[in-house]
Amino acid sequence: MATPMDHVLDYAHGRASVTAPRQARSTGQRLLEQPAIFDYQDFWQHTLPMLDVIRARYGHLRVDQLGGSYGWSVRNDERHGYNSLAVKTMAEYIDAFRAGAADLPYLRHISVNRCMPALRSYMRHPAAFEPNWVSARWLDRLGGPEIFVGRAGTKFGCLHQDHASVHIGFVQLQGEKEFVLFPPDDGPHLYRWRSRQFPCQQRNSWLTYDDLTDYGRYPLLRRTHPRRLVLRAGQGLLVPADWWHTTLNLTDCVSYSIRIVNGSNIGRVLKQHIKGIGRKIEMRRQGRD
Ligand SMILES: O=C(O)CCC(=O)C(=O)O
Repeated sequence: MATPMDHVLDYAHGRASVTAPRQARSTGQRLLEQPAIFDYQDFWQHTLPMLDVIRARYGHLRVDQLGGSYGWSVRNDERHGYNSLAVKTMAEYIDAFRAGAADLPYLRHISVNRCMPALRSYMRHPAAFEPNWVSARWLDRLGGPEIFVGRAGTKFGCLHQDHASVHIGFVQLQGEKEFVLFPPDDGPHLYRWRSRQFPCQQRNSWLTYDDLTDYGRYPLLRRTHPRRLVLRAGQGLLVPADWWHTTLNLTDCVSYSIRIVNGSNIGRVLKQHIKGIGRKIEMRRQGRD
């Protein structure tokens, strides 16, 4: 069972402060109101590190063709980065990552189900990620287990909420990753825009990690309640549905994430999908689809 974060660094509005430890909460349901960080070292069940297994089994895959749940792992604007480093395959990426290649782009959203399904049998989810009604391969569109590999200093990109009110489970396998999180109610102050992807919600923000303290350019940020936490190797993190988030890899990082649907959020997930039909029709009517 996850235990709530024992400290949260609020760097809101330039005034860093550490909030008091939260009292342990008794039910899983209540745990899902706040991000929860916990120790977890049993995720990877192979004797070799995950990157070694990926290199041996999937080293031939081209990094520019790796699919992810939300788009391509290698975004078009990063292609030049790989080309200049002569990185074409997963094996070349891993070698460059381990050699500490400068400017190696963050390899995000590698879909376990679509690209590296054999890894699944070595992954053991923590109890905090259960029950999960969307972890089956055929529900990949919702659950989408993924791997992320990034050099120190690489950043995820735009602040966002994951689709349709799913919870998110993260496991850190190597390194230290900083998360910046905003509670769901901060949404109206986060410079959102509506996605054309079904269910067409306002779950993306224009803001990237570097914008989050730029109050001159983004004055509405003064009304928000950001939290910062660092996830370390051997820890898991449960981010409840609808929390806004983005990341920075503080050191070289390897991590895993999966989206979670169960009795605590199924109502919200279905509601978002039903509402999405209306939003899609409206966007089509306005010629924005
Ligand atoms: O692992 C990361 O860097 C961020 C991943 C993320 O934000 C997501 O999968 O929604």
